[in-house]
Amino acid sequence: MALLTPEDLENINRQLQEADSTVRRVTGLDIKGVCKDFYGMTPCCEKVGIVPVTSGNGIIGNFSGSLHVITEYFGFDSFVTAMPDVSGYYEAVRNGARIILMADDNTFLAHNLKNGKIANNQPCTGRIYAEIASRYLKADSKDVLVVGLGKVGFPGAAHLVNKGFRVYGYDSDKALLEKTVSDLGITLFEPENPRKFSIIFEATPCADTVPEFVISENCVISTPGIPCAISRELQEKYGVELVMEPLGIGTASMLYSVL
Ligand code: NAD
Ligand code: 2YH
Repeated sequence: MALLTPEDLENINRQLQEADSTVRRVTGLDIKGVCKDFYGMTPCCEKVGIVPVTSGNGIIGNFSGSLHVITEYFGFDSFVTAMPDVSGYYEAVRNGARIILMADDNTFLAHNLKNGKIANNQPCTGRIYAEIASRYLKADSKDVLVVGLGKVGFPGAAHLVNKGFRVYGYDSDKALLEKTVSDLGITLFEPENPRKFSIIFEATPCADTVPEFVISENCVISTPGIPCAISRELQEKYGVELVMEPLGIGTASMLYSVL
């Protein structure tokens, strides 16, 4: 399980603003607009309590602070509890939180205490990055390459299938790839038969996972994966629209999904 680092989260506000401009160029809507359209909901006055969690590898510097910045960026009233863990949860509820955000090393959840809805970061992140990719205004076809079919990539790929896209899947784990191809009814992408795509969705914990031979001029690569799926050099060479941000887009998706 890849953990975020404080360095990933530096200048989260700037990272979010940059991602928002890219999402606007790619889809014609900002992140809020995509979430509102996708989930059919708008935040009203939900107060969000962010609870730091010390278990496992412990508190990640900048994590709760970044969630505070992110929730406010998307128009939610939020606060970080002074206490962590169970005491923090108690504090959040006592201070009027209606949505709780908290993460340990394995699970990052949003729980709406009013309506009982609960969301997990990985599928919410997969779906929103896939949704952004699917809305690419300059796409030349409904063919999408998905690289990485794990906890984030699988739900993203499933979402694209449900939206009627022709999904080509690739994962370095051959057994998982074959099972996913069969479960989702997608096409196995074989690097031996290279072709180019104008829409690519990537969700792996590795760098440089999108090879040059699949990148078409001005394609979109929508990728929650950390580190980045392509080099700066390839991004510039092909004028790639890169949608990539370490925490905010996925968190927005979680929050909208529990409204
Ligand atoms: P996971 O381990 O469940 O899945 C990753 C998949 O990528 C695996 O199936 C693995 O076999 C595959 N893979 C690894 N190297 C590959 C390569 N070179 N080519 C093709 N496939 C490869 O992980 P996950 O939970 O799905 O997370 C994926 C990434 O997304 C991680 O980097 C995680 O930190 C990141 N993430 C980001 C956000 C965000 O908001 N930006 C949110 C959640 C997760
Ligand atoms: O980064 C993580 C894990 N990768 C789970 C998220 C799933 N994408 N967890 C964050 C841990 C935060 C820590 N416990 C804190 O500061 O509260």
